[in-house]
Amino acid sequence: MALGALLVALVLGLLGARTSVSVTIPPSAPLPPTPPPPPLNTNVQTFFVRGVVKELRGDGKTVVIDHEEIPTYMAKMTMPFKVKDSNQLASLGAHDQIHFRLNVAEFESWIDQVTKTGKAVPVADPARKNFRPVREVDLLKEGDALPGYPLTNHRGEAFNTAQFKGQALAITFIFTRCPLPDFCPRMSLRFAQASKLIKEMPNAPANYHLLSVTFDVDHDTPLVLQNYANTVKAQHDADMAKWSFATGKLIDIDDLTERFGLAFARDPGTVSFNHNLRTVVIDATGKVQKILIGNDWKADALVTEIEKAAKAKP
Ligand SMILES: [Cu+2]
Repeated sequence: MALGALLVALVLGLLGARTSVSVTIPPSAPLPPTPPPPPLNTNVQTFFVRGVVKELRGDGKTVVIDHEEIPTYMAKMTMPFKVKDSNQLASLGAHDQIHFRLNVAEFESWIDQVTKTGKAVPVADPARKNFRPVREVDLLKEGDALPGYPLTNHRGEAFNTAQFKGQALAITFIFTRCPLPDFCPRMSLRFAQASKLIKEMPNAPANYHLLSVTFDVDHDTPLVLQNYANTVKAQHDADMAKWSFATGKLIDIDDLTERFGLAFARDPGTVSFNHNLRTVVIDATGKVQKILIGNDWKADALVTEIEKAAKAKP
């Protein structure tokens, strides 16, 4: 019986196999449709850009490029770009002329299609045209006390950073016209996420404040900052009760940013800044507790620092 069933199955199997083999498409039949291309993420903007390699960073995924103007998007500037595939940078060196594609999604940007086109003749840096007076300042390390800085918030109120003693104070640095989603907009996104996380937390600290300080002091007036704050609130459903945006005198902003190793510079006649990123957490005693560098940190890491900073006792 078992053998019979096996035989039947075999015959059926062979028949089945033969049946499927004998099916042919008549010549007149329409060609089967080609599979559709993978769906494009329509939220990704792309730009084709030319530039010169300035530096390859040790992470193998970051290249600093002096790039030409990207019409309607970004001024000519020198800035770091990320690749998703480190092979894109494998054969590159400083002074290489390249063209590449810049991809800008909602929360990140990266480059690909990097092609070497030649070698730039290195020229000595022309004398910096934009001279601005700065104070000689010492870098602040974790554990150092933060000096007090007079600033003005987005409601037009003057305040001093020293007023936040007794609270955890998280400070980040932005300019409102920053076009790249993984630079200033990401700092605002992380602050919005952190404020939400704290709100949902049991036993959340009440004594904390978030402070986004602009370095584009000519453009980012309290009114501009107020509008920016409204946009951030609408975009991220952020809780603004404990979040201020602030501007100040350039010499004070220079002092504050320089102490944390944040640098910003603008080519004359352009809107955008070349800049790096720093976010710092000052504890309730007024001491620098944590300096977060770059844009890879997550909101929960910031919240952990804020929780700890809020509990600091002299
Ligand atoms: Cu920026």
